[in-house]
Amino acid sequence: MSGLFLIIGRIVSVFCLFCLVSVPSAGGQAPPPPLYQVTLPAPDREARSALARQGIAIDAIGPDTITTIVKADQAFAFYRQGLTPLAIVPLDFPPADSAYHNYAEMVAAVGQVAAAHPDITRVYTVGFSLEGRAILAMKISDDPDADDPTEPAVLFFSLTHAREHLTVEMALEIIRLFTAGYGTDPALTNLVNTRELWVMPNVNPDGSEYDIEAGYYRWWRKNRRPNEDGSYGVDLNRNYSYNWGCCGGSSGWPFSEVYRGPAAFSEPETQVVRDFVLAHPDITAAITFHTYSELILYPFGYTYEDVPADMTDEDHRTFVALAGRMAQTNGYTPQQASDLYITSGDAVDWLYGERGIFAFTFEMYPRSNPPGFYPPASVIERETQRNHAAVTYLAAVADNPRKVIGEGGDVISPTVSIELSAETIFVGETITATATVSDDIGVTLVAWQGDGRLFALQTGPPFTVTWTLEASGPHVLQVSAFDAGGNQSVSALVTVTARDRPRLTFFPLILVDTAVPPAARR
Ligand code: BZS
Ligand code: ZN
Repeated sequence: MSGLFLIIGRIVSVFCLFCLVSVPSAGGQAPPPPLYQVTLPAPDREARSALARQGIAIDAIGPDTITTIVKADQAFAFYRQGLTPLAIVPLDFPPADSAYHNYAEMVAAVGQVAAAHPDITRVYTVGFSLEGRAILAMKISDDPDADDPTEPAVLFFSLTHAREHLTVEMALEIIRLFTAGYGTDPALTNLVNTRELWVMPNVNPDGSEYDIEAGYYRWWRKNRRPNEDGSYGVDLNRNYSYNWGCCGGSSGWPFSEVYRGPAAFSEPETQVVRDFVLAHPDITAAITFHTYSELILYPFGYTYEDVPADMTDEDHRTFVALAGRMAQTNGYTPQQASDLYITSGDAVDWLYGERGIFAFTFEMYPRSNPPGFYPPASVIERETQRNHAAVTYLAAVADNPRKVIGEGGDVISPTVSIELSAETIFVGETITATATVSDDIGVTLVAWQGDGRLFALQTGPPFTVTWTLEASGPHVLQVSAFDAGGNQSVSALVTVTARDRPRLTFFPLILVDTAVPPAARR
């Protein structure tokens, strides 16, 4: 990181809200072609001047070369101009950060998961960015084509702000968690069976591509709207309609990093999120992932008041309880959004204020700058897995988030015990085990573990398994039961002993000729 960025990073060590670079790019409907860095020979200033006269924009000068950043068609047109590029390299994350997914890689990764798990996933294009990139939503649920009114929906969406690349990795990790856990992890399987999980990995693809396409980070935040004054970008987290433009929580100056746009929902990217949420009234809980600061923020951002007239006391206590519980799992700091600073028109204010959704902003790793928005790729796994428990917890309470303050909902765990056909058998024999389960509302999954290994998942009765014991000695069997409230209970361990079969001892027959008297045999 350059010294300049370090200094700026320190000045704005919480959130970098300054516009650092504003480079024009074309608007329009089709996605812009990828950019290429082309290296041309240019041993001296005369050679460089000659290239400049030919209309080539010199972006960097090497000892005897220059580099220029151009679109794909131009990269290969140099040959027609009589020039021979030494290298033509597509621009992307810097090589050290190549594990991060750019837009095309994210689309491919989502497609791969969908192809590998067609039984529980669907991918939809839910709209387009200003420059025409598809905004994707993956649904994960046991019957993915059905919009099951009995299954609460949970929304996770990422990359509202262009430079917050770790959040795309977070979305991909959520997708990986639930798809890999289906059929292998009982609690995750039960959530996939009883919830509709929606993941939007990138709601500002123009911004994120712009941030990386130069081959260095531009520290871009907004989308890529060409504004009237020649500047670019609207802050998508100030463009939602709830109290849009109020209370000093955004800027009306287009050049600002927190420019709210000319009208509420003026941007296609916020319209996509809005229309998606309106089309899915069963969404009860949501997380929008941002970086950085390690915070869990709950509404409202537009006022310092904890419980203004547009929030019930019950809902405030629910937000505090949920944020606190999730923070216990990931070590983030839970607080009201306005404790950071007043904002207006942010997504979470709209999600709760307009739709009553228990919505949170997660400001992910790190706590401060550096590494700020650009942590090394080596932290991706650790920092996305850090949120597994928070994500699964929110999904588990999504049937009625208010239950966390004791206000109704499915909070009673099932009861479960095991009956065995026999407690002692011979090696190689099979026992039959039956789980006796009950729940106030209904058991949705029974999971059997033999000697610590999951061997059966059942979503309905009979909750009976057979188990063949192949080795002598004690074996342990345990069963867990789940309900649609995400509650779980585990039976006592029962022991089945397998004994070696008794060995049959053979006494060899000695054939003796008794016809001849012993004396005559000699
Ligand atoms: C960010 C910071 C984020 C914002 C903080 C915030 C979120 C405030 C939600 C209020 C509500 O850019 O990640 O300024 O948008
Ligand atoms: Zn952000």
